[in-house]
Amino acid sequence: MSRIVYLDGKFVKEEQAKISVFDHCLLYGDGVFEGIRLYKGCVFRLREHLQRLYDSAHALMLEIPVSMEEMTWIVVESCRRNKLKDGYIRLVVTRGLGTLGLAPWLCPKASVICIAGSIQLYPKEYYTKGLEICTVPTRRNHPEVVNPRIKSCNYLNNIMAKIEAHNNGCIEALMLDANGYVAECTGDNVFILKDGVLYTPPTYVGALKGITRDCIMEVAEAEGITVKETPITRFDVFIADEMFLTGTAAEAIPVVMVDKRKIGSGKPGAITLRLIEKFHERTSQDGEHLDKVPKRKPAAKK
Ligand code: PXG
Repeated sequence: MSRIVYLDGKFVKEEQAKISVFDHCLLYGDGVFEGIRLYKGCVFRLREHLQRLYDSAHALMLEIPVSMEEMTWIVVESCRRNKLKDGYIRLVVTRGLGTLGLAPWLCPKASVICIAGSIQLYPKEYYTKGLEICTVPTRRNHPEVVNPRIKSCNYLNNIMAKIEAHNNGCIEALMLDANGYVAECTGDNVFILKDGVLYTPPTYVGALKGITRDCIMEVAEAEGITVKETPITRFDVFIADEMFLTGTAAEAIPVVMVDKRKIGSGKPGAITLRLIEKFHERTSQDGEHLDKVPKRKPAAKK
Protein backbone atom coordinates (compact mmCIF):
# COMPACT_ATOMS: atom_id res chain seq x y z
CA MET A 1 0.00 0.00 0.00
CA SER A 2 1.25 3.42 -0.93
CA ARG A 3 2.03 5.71 2.00
CA ILE A 4 0.47 9.14 2.34
CA VAL A 5 3.08 11.84 2.79
CA TYR A 6 2.58 15.42 3.91
CA LEU A 7 4.31 17.97 1.72
CA ASP A 8 3.79 21.72 2.00
CA GLY A 9 0.15 21.81 2.99
CA LYS A 10 -1.04 18.70 1.15
CA PHE A 11 -1.28 14.99 1.85
CA VAL A 12 -0.18 13.18 -1.29
CA LYS A 13 0.68 9.61 -2.33
CA GLU A 14 4.36 8.87 -1.76
CA GLU A 15 4.98 8.66 -5.54
CA GLN A 16 3.87 12.28 -5.79
CA ALA A 17 5.84 13.53 -2.79
CA LYS A 18 8.67 15.17 -4.66
CA ILE A 19 10.78 18.26 -4.10
CA SER A 20 12.86 20.32 -6.48
CA VAL A 21 16.51 19.69 -7.34
CA PHE A 22 16.98 23.38 -6.47
CA ASP A 23 15.98 22.83 -2.84
CA HIS A 24 18.93 23.83 -0.68
CA CYS A 25 18.48 20.79 1.50
CA LEU A 26 19.54 18.70 -1.49
CA LEU A 27 22.14 21.16 -2.76
CA TYR A 28 23.77 21.96 0.61
CA GLY A 29 22.23 19.80 3.34
CA ASP A 30 20.50 22.95 4.52
CA GLY A 31 17.59 21.77 6.63
CA VAL A 32 16.58 20.24 9.93
CA PHE A 33 14.80 17.03 10.85
CA GLU A 34 13.31 14.96 13.61
CA GLY A 35 12.79 11.22 13.97
CA ILE A 36 9.85 10.44 16.23
CA ARG A 37 8.23 7.19 17.39
CA LEU A 38 4.58 6.26 17.62
CA TYR A 39 3.75 3.68 20.29
CA LYS A 40 0.23 2.26 20.62
CA GLY A 41 -1.33 5.37 19.15
CA CYS A 42 0.78 7.77 21.22
CA VAL A 43 3.41 10.01 19.60
CA PHE A 44 6.23 9.71 22.11
CA ARG A 45 7.32 13.07 23.55
CA LEU A 46 6.08 14.98 20.52
CA ARG A 47 6.30 18.37 22.23
CA GLU A 48 9.99 17.80 23.06
CA HIS A 49 10.75 16.70 19.49
CA LEU A 50 9.01 19.76 18.06
CA GLN A 51 10.79 22.08 20.47
CA ARG A 52 14.12 20.63 19.33
CA LEU A 53 13.09 21.00 15.66
CA TYR A 54 12.18 24.67 16.15
CA ASP A 55 15.33 25.29 18.22
CA SER A 56 17.52 23.71 15.52
CA ALA A 57 15.79 25.81 12.85
CA HIS A 58 16.16 28.96 14.97
CA ALA A 59 19.91 28.38 15.28
CA LEU A 60 20.13 28.12 11.47
CA MET A 61 17.89 31.18 10.99
CA LEU A 62 15.47 28.93 9.16
CA GLU A 63 11.89 30.05 9.57
CA ILE A 64 9.46 27.16 9.82
CA PRO A 65 6.34 28.30 7.95
CA VAL A 66 3.88 26.50 10.25
CA SER A 67 3.15 26.99 13.93
CA MET A 68 3.99 24.35 16.49
CA GLU A 69 0.28 23.68 16.90
CA GLU A 70 -0.09 23.05 13.18
CA MET A 71 3.04 20.88 13.17
CA THR A 72 1.48 18.77 15.93
CA TRP A 73 -1.58 18.34 13.74
CA ILE A 74 0.57 17.49 10.68
CA VAL A 75 2.37 14.72 12.59
CA VAL A 76 -0.79 13.30 14.14
CA GLU A 77 -2.79 13.54 10.90
CA SER A 78 0.04 11.78 8.99
CA CYS A 79 -0.22 8.85 11.41
CA ARG A 80 -4.02 8.83 11.20
CA ARG A 81 -4.10 8.92 7.40
CA ASN A 82 -1.64 6.01 7.23
CA LYS A 83 -3.70 4.13 9.86
CA LEU A 84 -0.65 3.68 12.05
CA LYS A 85 -0.70 2.75 15.71
CA ASP A 86 3.02 1.98 15.96
CA GLY A 87 5.63 3.46 13.70
CA TYR A 88 8.24 6.03 12.95
CA ILE A 89 7.70 9.60 11.83
CA ARG A 90 10.28 11.60 9.92
CA LEU A 91 9.75 15.36 9.92
CA VAL A 92 11.97 17.39 7.62
CA VAL A 93 12.09 21.14 7.14
CA THR A 94 14.20 22.12 4.15
CA ARG A 95 15.52 25.61 3.37
CA GLY A 96 13.42 25.45 0.22
CA LEU A 97 13.93 26.50 -3.38
CA GLY A 98 16.85 28.77 -4.08
CA THR A 99 19.57 29.67 -6.52
CA LEU A 100 22.80 27.78 -7.28
CA GLY A 101 24.61 29.58 -4.51
CA LEU A 102 24.71 29.17 -0.74
CA ALA A 103 22.69 32.27 0.14
CA PRO A 104 19.79 31.05 2.26
CA TRP A 105 18.14 34.49 2.16
CA LEU A 106 17.43 33.83 -1.53
CA CYS A 107 15.23 30.88 -0.56
CA PRO A 108 11.83 32.48 0.06
CA LYS A 109 10.05 29.61 1.78
CA ALA A 110 11.01 26.51 3.72
CA SER A 111 9.39 23.21 2.79
CA VAL A 112 7.79 20.94 5.36
CA ILE A 113 7.75 17.16 4.86
CA CYS A 114 6.24 14.54 7.14
CA ILE A 115 6.64 10.82 6.43
CA ALA A 116 4.92 8.31 8.69
CA GLY A 117 6.23 4.77 8.29
CA SER A 118 8.42 2.34 10.18
CA ILE A 119 12.10 1.91 11.06
CA GLN A 120 14.40 -0.87 12.30
CA LEU A 121 17.90 0.42 12.95
CA TYR A 122 19.54 -2.75 14.28
CA PRO A 123 18.48 -6.38 13.69
CA LYS A 124 16.26 -7.72 16.50
CA GLU A 125 18.76 -10.25 17.85
CA TYR A 126 21.10 -7.47 19.04
CA TYR A 127 18.53 -6.31 21.57
CA THR A 128 19.00 -9.58 23.46
CA LYS A 129 22.63 -10.41 22.76
CA GLY A 130 24.01 -6.85 22.70
CA LEU A 131 26.05 -4.88 20.16
CA GLU A 132 29.73 -4.90 19.36
CA ILE A 133 30.92 -1.40 18.48
CA CYS A 134 34.26 0.27 17.80
CA THR A 135 35.82 3.71 18.10
CA VAL A 136 36.36 5.38 14.72
CA PRO A 137 38.76 8.07 13.49
CA THR A 138 36.10 10.58 12.43
CA ARG A 139 35.31 12.87 15.35
CA ARG A 140 31.92 14.29 16.20
CA ASN A 141 31.57 17.91 15.05
CA HIS A 142 33.21 20.44 17.29
CA PRO A 143 30.40 22.47 18.94
CA GLU A 144 31.77 25.60 17.31
CA VAL A 145 31.56 24.09 13.82
CA VAL A 146 28.00 22.86 13.46
CA ASN A 147 26.87 22.29 17.01
CA PRO A 148 25.78 18.63 17.31
CA ARG A 149 22.77 19.84 19.29
CA ILE A 150 21.41 21.11 15.97
CA LYS A 151 19.66 18.17 14.34
CA SER A 152 20.52 19.24 10.83
CA CYS A 153 20.17 17.40 7.53
CA ASN A 154 23.94 17.31 7.25
CA TYR A 155 25.01 14.05 8.85
CA LEU A 156 28.18 13.54 6.86
CA ASN A 157 30.56 13.14 9.77
CA ASN A 158 28.27 10.55 11.33
CA ILE A 159 27.93 8.81 7.96
CA MET A 160 31.74 8.69 7.65
CA ALA A 161 31.87 7.20 11.14
CA LYS A 162 29.25 4.61 10.23
CA ILE A 163 31.27 3.60 7.15
CA GLU A 164 34.44 3.30 9.26
CA ALA A 165 32.64 1.05 11.77
CA HIS A 166 31.21 -1.06 8.95
CA ASN A 167 34.67 -1.43 7.36
CA ASN A 168 35.82 -2.67 10.74
CA GLY A 169 33.06 -5.29 10.95
CA CYS A 170 30.91 -3.35 13.43
CA ILE A 171 27.36 -2.17 13.08
CA GLU A 172 27.84 1.02 15.10
CA ALA A 173 30.61 3.56 15.74
CA LEU A 174 31.69 5.14 18.98
CA MET A 175 32.50 8.76 18.13
CA LEU A 176 34.83 10.93 20.19
CA ASP A 177 34.76 14.70 20.43
CA ALA A 178 37.62 16.92 19.26
CA ASN A 179 39.37 16.44 22.65
CA GLY A 180 39.12 12.67 22.60
CA TYR A 181 36.24 12.29 25.05
CA VAL A 182 33.36 9.99 24.19
CA ALA A 183 30.64 11.99 22.44
CA GLU A 184 27.99 9.61 21.10
CA CYS A 185 27.32 7.04 18.39
CA THR A 186 26.15 7.89 14.88
CA GLY A 187 22.48 8.11 15.82
CA ASP A 188 22.45 7.28 19.52
CA ASN A 189 23.56 8.61 22.89
CA VAL A 190 25.89 6.60 25.10
CA PHE A 191 25.48 5.42 28.69
CA ILE A 192 27.82 3.43 30.93
CA LEU A 193 27.26 1.99 34.39
CA LYS A 194 30.05 1.75 36.94
CA ASP A 195 29.58 0.68 40.55
CA GLY A 196 25.84 1.31 40.32
CA VAL A 197 26.15 4.88 38.97
CA LEU A 198 24.93 5.74 35.47
CA TYR A 199 27.17 8.05 33.43
CA THR A 200 26.53 9.81 30.13
CA PRO A 201 28.59 12.48 28.36
CA PRO A 202 27.34 16.05 28.83
CA THR A 203 25.93 17.48 25.61
CA TYR A 204 28.54 20.27 25.57
CA VAL A 205 31.22 17.74 24.51
CA GLY A 206 29.33 17.51 21.23
CA ALA A 207 26.34 15.24 21.44
CA LEU A 208 22.70 15.59 20.61
CA LYS A 209 20.46 16.17 23.62
CA GLY A 210 18.56 12.99 22.91
CA ILE A 211 14.94 12.68 23.89
CA THR A 212 15.41 8.99 24.64
CA ARG A 213 18.48 9.98 26.69
CA ASP A 214 16.36 12.37 28.77
CA CYS A 215 13.73 9.69 29.30
CA ILE A 216 16.29 7.07 30.35
CA MET A 217 17.81 9.54 32.83
CA GLU A 218 14.36 10.11 34.34
CA VAL A 219 13.65 6.38 34.46
CA ALA A 220 17.00 5.69 36.15
CA GLU A 221 16.40 8.37 38.77
CA ALA A 222 12.94 6.98 39.45
CA GLU A 223 14.62 3.60 40.00
CA GLY A 224 16.93 5.18 42.59
CA ILE A 225 20.01 5.11 40.35
CA THR A 226 22.35 8.12 40.50
CA VAL A 227 22.87 9.67 37.06
CA LYS A 228 25.92 11.80 36.28
CA GLU A 229 26.56 13.82 33.13
CA THR A 230 30.30 13.85 33.02
CA PRO A 231 33.07 13.58 30.38
CA ILE A 232 33.91 9.93 29.70
CA THR A 233 37.08 8.50 28.16
CA ARG A 234 37.52 5.27 26.21
CA PHE A 235 39.19 3.86 29.32
CA ASP A 236 36.04 4.55 31.35
CA VAL A 237 34.12 2.65 28.69
CA PHE A 238 36.51 -0.33 28.75
CA ILE A 239 36.21 -0.75 32.53
CA ALA A 240 32.46 -0.10 32.70
CA ASP A 241 30.23 -2.77 34.24
CA GLU A 242 27.48 -2.21 31.66
CA MET A 243 26.84 -0.10 28.60
CA PHE A 244 23.92 0.79 26.36
CA LEU A 245 22.88 3.22 23.64
CA THR A 246 19.68 5.24 23.34
CA GLY A 247 17.92 6.88 20.42
CA THR A 248 14.53 7.14 18.77
CA ALA A 249 15.45 4.68 16.04
CA ALA A 250 17.53 2.38 18.29
CA GLU A 251 15.29 2.79 21.38
CA ALA A 252 17.63 1.39 24.09
CA ILE A 253 20.11 -1.33 23.20
CA PRO A 254 22.86 -3.05 25.23
CA VAL A 255 26.53 -2.89 24.17
CA VAL A 256 28.73 -5.85 25.14
CA MET A 257 32.00 -5.23 23.28
CA VAL A 258 33.95 -2.05 22.46
CA ASP A 259 37.21 -2.11 20.50
CA LYS A 260 37.39 -5.87 21.19
CA ARG A 261 37.21 -5.29 24.97
CA LYS A 262 34.38 -7.08 26.73
CA ILE A 263 32.16 -4.71 28.68
CA GLY A 264 31.48 -6.19 32.12
CA SER A 265 30.54 -9.84 31.75
CA GLY A 266 30.24 -9.53 27.97
CA LYS A 267 26.48 -9.97 28.27
CA PRO A 268 23.73 -7.32 28.51
CA GLY A 269 23.79 -6.04 32.10
CA ALA A 270 20.99 -6.53 34.61
CA ILE A 271 20.50 -2.79 35.26
CA THR A 272 20.56 -2.08 31.53
CA LEU A 273 17.81 -4.62 30.96
CA ARG A 274 15.76 -3.20 33.82
CA LEU A 275 16.09 0.36 32.48
CA ILE A 276 15.11 -0.79 28.98
CA GLU A 277 12.03 -2.49 30.39
CA LYS A 278 11.06 0.61 32.41
CA PHE A 279 11.64 2.81 29.37
CA HIS A 280 9.21 0.69 27.35
CA GLU A 281 6.59 1.03 30.08
CA ARG A 282 6.60 4.80 29.47
CA THR A 283 6.56 4.94 25.71
CA SER A 284 2.85 4.55 25.15
CA GLN A 285 1.87 6.89 27.99
CA ASP A 286 4.16 9.81 27.53
CA GLY A 287 3.22 12.01 24.58
CA GLU A 288 0.43 13.00 22.23
CA HIS A 289 -2.42 10.51 21.74
CA LEU A 290 -3.73 10.41 18.17
CA ASP A 291 -7.34 10.43 19.37
CA LYS A 292 -6.86 13.53 21.52
CA VAL A 293 -5.68 15.90 18.79
CA PRO A 294 -8.61 17.59 16.96
CA LYS A 295 -9.27 16.37 13.40
CA ARG A 296 -9.59 19.94 12.19
CA LYS A 297 -6.47 21.67 10.96
CA PRO A 298 -5.48 24.66 13.14
CA ALA A 299 -5.43 28.15 11.63
CA ALA A 300 -2.40 28.94 9.47
CA LYS A 301 0.57 30.86 10.87
CA LYS A 302 0.39 34.59 10.17
N1 PXG B 1 22.68 11.34 18.58
C1 PXG B 1 22.50 11.51 17.26
C2 PXG B 1 23.64 11.97 16.44
C3 PXG B 1 21.26 11.25 16.69
O1 PXG B 1 21.08 11.44 15.37
C4 PXG B 1 20.43 10.61 18.87
C5 PXG B 1 21.68 10.90 19.38
C6 PXG B 1 19.35 10.18 19.80
O2 PXG B 1 18.39 11.21 19.98
P1 PXG B 1 16.86 10.90 20.24
O3 PXG B 1 16.24 12.22 20.49
O4 PXG B 1 16.33 10.23 19.02
O5 PXG B 1 16.81 10.03 21.44
C7 PXG B 1 20.20 10.78 17.49
C8 PXG B 1 18.87 10.49 16.89
C9 PXG B 1 17.89 7.40 11.66
C10 PXG B 1 17.50 8.08 12.92
O6 PXG B 1 17.14 7.50 10.70
C11 PXG B 1 18.46 8.63 13.74
C12 PXG B 1 18.06 9.27 14.90
C13 PXG B 1 16.75 9.34 15.25
C14 PXG B 1 15.80 8.79 14.42
C15 PXG B 1 16.18 8.16 13.24
O7 PXG B 1 18.96 6.74 11.62
N2 PXG B 1 19.04 9.82 15.65
